[in-house]
Amino acid sequence: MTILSDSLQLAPDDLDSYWMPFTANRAFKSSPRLFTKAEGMFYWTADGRKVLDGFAGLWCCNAGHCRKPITEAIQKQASVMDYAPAFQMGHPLAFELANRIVDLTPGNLDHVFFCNSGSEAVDTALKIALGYQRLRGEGSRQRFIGRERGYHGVGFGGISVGGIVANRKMFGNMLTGVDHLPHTLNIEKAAFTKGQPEWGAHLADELERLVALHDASTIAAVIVEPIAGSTGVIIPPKGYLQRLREITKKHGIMLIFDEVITAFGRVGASFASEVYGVEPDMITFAKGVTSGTVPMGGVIVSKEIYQTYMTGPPSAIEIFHGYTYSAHPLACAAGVATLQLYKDEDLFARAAKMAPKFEAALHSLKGAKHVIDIRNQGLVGGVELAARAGAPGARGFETYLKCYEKNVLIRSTGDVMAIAPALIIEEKQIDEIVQTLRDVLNTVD
Ligand code: PXG
Repeated sequence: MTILSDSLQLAPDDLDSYWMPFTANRAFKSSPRLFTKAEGMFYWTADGRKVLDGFAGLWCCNAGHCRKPITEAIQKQASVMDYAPAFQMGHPLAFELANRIVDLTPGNLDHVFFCNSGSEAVDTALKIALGYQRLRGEGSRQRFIGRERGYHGVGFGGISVGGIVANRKMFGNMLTGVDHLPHTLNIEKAAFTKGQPEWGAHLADELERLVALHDASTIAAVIVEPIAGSTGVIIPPKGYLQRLREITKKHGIMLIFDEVITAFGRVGASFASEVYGVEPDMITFAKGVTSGTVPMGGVIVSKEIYQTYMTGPPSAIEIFHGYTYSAHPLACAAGVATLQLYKDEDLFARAAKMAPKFEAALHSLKGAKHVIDIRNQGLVGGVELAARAGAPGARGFETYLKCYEKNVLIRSTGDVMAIAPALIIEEKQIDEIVQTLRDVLNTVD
């Protein structure tokens, strides 16, 4: 058995034990792709190639890789206090990070519950919603409404409200009482829209239809991603999120924005809620809060929700929920340093400033081979390819592999090429990503 950290080399047998997530294990292990070093906008492969990271890892390393202020904060914290019990005890960095997050949130969203991933954040938000409805005397509200093509992680709550069949079909009945809104992607009506499509706000009215079907008194919460990321970058039509807000408010239904991808600068602001001018009752976050360095997620809740929980006897635990590693000291140290770095380098404004350049570069692919749509907002881009007859996703995956061979990392989700670089990306690096994609498309059947 090779010791990886000593040699950075793996023999074929060494690849066997690790069951990789969301990966074609056998194909991967017959031809592995391994990163061993990262810095700024780049990864290095085990065989020494330097790869431009056009995807911020997996939508998460928003400050760029191995940034000194963050890595030093983590190192320092690891040597000062490794862990503090999360229940009935605390440590100062947890409070500091919550305060810093709340400083960035819109309006009344001013309390933070910590967990360790986006999936946990989503399941936490769904549980908070059920508990809140019950505490305010609306315990019959037990349904959730998600959306087709939604991705909310892989917990049972998340796959129940999510709308990706492959993530659902193997896993039984999941949560009961869940219904779904239609997704808002319509290439016929809105292909090659820059930013938000004009068409599609009326799809929010489908929520009225679901309310008429189930009755508002049975619905606890609606959860949507402001921008659907994982299923191919679906930008909300103009007015759509506003209308969801109006309808949920009218019927006493909580609105949860899953901002695991869109928070912390990805769309040129702290949150997509800010960009779209819509305030939900809860925001879930993860990824960018620590710039991907240490796992962390959380839920930001409104004053009203928090206060509703804070009404029993003061000595009683208010919510029977939490994780051993909620507000883990290393994650909090990473989070505080990350938010400070975003601020010091004004990275959210930088992303907003770079967004028009990113948009123009992406849309220059209109007319490139196989391209049937291009969608973008902030530093999120999706380039949709025509699917190969009888083999959906094959062209996208081949394009992804060929870009990687040409030293550019992007991501394929089905036949959509997703691009989401760190907020520190330079103009010439945007051009390099787009040019590589264009060249590769010319070589893909
Ligand atoms: N909600 C949203 C909106 C997400 O995008 C999760 C929840 C789950 O987060 P965790 O930390 O449990 O993975 C996500 C995660 C992709 C891709 O290629 C997207 C995610 C993760 C990995 C890959 O689009 N999103």
